[in-house]
Amino acid sequence: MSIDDTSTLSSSNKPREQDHEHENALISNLVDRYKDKLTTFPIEKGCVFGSLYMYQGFWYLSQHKLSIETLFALHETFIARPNDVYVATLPKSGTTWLKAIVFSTVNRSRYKYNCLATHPLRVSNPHKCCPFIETEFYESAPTYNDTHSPRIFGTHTPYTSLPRSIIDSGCRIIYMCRNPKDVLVSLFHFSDKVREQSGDLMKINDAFELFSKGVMPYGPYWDHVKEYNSASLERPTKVLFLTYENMKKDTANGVKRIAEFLGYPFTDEEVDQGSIEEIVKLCSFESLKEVDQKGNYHGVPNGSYFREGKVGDWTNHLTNEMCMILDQITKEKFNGLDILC
Ligand code: PAP
Repeated sequence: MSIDDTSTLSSSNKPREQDHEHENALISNLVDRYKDKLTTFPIEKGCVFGSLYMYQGFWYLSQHKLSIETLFALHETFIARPNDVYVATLPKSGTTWLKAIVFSTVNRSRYKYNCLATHPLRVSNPHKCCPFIETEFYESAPTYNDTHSPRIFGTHTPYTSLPRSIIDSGCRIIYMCRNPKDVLVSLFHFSDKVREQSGDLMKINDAFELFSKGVMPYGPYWDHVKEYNSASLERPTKVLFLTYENMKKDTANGVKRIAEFLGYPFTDEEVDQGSIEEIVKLCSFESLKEVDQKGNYHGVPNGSYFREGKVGDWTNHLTNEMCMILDQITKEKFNGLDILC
C-alpha cells in the first residue's frame, strides 16, 4: 500500500481485524516477556483503562499499546534518527492538535493547499499522520514515517524515561503543557467515552482524587511538565516548551515559532500568501473534528479526541474546593517556575 494513496488511507482510519490480531499477539508477547519485572512495581487503580504501574517515578498502563511493556521494548530496540521530530505531551494536553500543526508545517511543500481535500489531515486523524513511538512498534501497515523525512513521532513518555537514542542523537522535541484543571476535566470525559460501553463510568470526585495524587497515565502531571520544562531551559535548541493556552491565544505565532525551531521557517512569500493561516485553519478544532467523524482511531469512539477544545472548561465541572486544592498543589510544585500563563 502506498502511504500517499489517500483513498486507502481514508479507510485505514478504521482498524482492520488482522491489525487487531497482530497487535494483540504482540502485546501478549511483551506482557509475557516482562511479567516478572512488573511484580516489583507499585500499582494503583487507573482512571481510563485499568491499573497503573509506577516506573521511574511515573504511572503507566499495562497490557496496552501505550504501556510499560512497550516502553521496555522501546528501550531495547528503538533507534532515533538525528533529524527526527518528537511531539511530547501528557495525555489531554493538546497532543492531537500539536501533531497536526507539526505535520502540516513540516510537510507544507509536499502537500499543497490547492489540494486541500486530499491533504492527509483531511482524511485521517492526526494520530495516524504522526504515530506514537509506542504504536509505531505495533504497526503492520506503513505509516508516513516510512516514506517522509523527517519522521514525526508522538510520545507521552516522561523526559527521563525516553529511549536514550532520542536524547543522544540530538533530535528536536516539542512539548506542550496545559492547565492541570483542564487536563483533569478532559481526561475525565475521555475516560467516560472509553468506559461508556462497559457502563463502568467514573465520578468526577474519583478522577479528582486520583489526579491530585498524581495518578494518571504518564503522571504525576506536575513532574512530567517540570522535567520537559527544565530540559527546554537546558537544551533550548533541542526542546521547545509550549502551552496550550498560549497556542489558543495566538495560534499563528505558535505555528511560526514551531517552524523556526524545526528549521523550516516561513519565507516572506509564504507569509504573504497566507501559508500560516492555512495551517491554523487546517488544524483548527472544527476542521479536525469534522475529519474525525468519518472514522474512529484505534477503536476509540468518534469524537473522543475533540470535545470542547477550549481554555477554562474546568469552571463547568470542578467544585471550588477541587480548584483550590489543585491550585495549591500547582503552586507548591511549580514554585518559582514560569510555566503556566
Ligand atoms: P490525547 O493525549 O489522548 O491524544 P489530546 O489531543 O492531548 O488527547 O487532548 C484532547 C484535548 O485537546 C481535548 O480537550 P477537551 O476535552 O478539553 O475538549 C480536545 O478537544 C483538544 N483538542 C483537540 N484538537 C484541538 C484543536 N485543534 N484545537 C484545540 N483543542 C483541541
